[in-house]
Amino acid sequence: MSVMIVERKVLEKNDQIASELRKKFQTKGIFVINLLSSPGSGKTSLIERTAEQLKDKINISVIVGDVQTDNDAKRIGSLNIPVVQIITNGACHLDAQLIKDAFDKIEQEKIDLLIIENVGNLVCPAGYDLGEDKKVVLLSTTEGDDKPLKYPAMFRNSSVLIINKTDLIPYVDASVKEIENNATSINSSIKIFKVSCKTSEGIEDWCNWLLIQIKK
Ligand SMILES: Nc1nc2c(ncn2[C@@H]2O[C@H](COP(=O)(O)OP(=O)(O)OP(=O)(O)O)[C@@H](O)[C@H]2O)c(=O)[nH]1
Ligand SMILES: [Mg+2]
Repeated sequence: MSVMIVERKVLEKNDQIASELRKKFQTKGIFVINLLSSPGSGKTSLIERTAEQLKDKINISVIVGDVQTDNDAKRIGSLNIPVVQIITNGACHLDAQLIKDAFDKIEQEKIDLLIIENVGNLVCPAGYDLGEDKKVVLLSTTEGDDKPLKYPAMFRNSSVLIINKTDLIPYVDASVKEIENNATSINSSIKIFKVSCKTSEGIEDWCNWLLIQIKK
């Protein structure tokens, strides 16, 4: 059996579990986002700012994936929202089976919004459906404006791009306009938000968009 056939079977199996998960989330009325970015772009920070804004309005739960440590689950858990940490022990992405197992561990009667923080990586997680409603890719201004062109699958497969660390724009050479142009050249319908998780600028617009999606 060739390597390509084995790889296709792995993805087929993942897609089958993801499709069962999607049905389950829909039946339970849970809006699910799969948050993707390279390490350190600010995924956990965005979850913290989002939870601070919305946790009194809706029920939020989080599944967070990391190669090692439960640091992020501790950060999110300190906001008193249910969180399950997945430690992949080296794997560079989450898969649908891991989400299925983690979701069973969330002790929450009613969830409106489930945020999955994927492993920090701009390549591997792009091909793995986790049963989410929307893939949301985060890119910080410090990473360079050419990243959508260099990692196109991530930007092609995502419905939303969040440009983070806008507070650092005066100190970096990257142009936000260029990030936007490059992202829309890969995916013309990608919705773009510009935020700073440090100053909270732009977080309200992002949260308002989330609330609209949840009500749909
Ligand atoms: N100046 C500035 N720093 C930020 C901002 N957002 C996050 N950071 C900092 O960037 C670093 C990484 O943020 P995290 O939220 O841990 O990033 P992450 O994407 O969750 O990282 P991994 O889970 O390791 O992939 C931390 O030191 C944050 O305080 C921002 O908008 N502005
Ligand atoms: Mg994190």
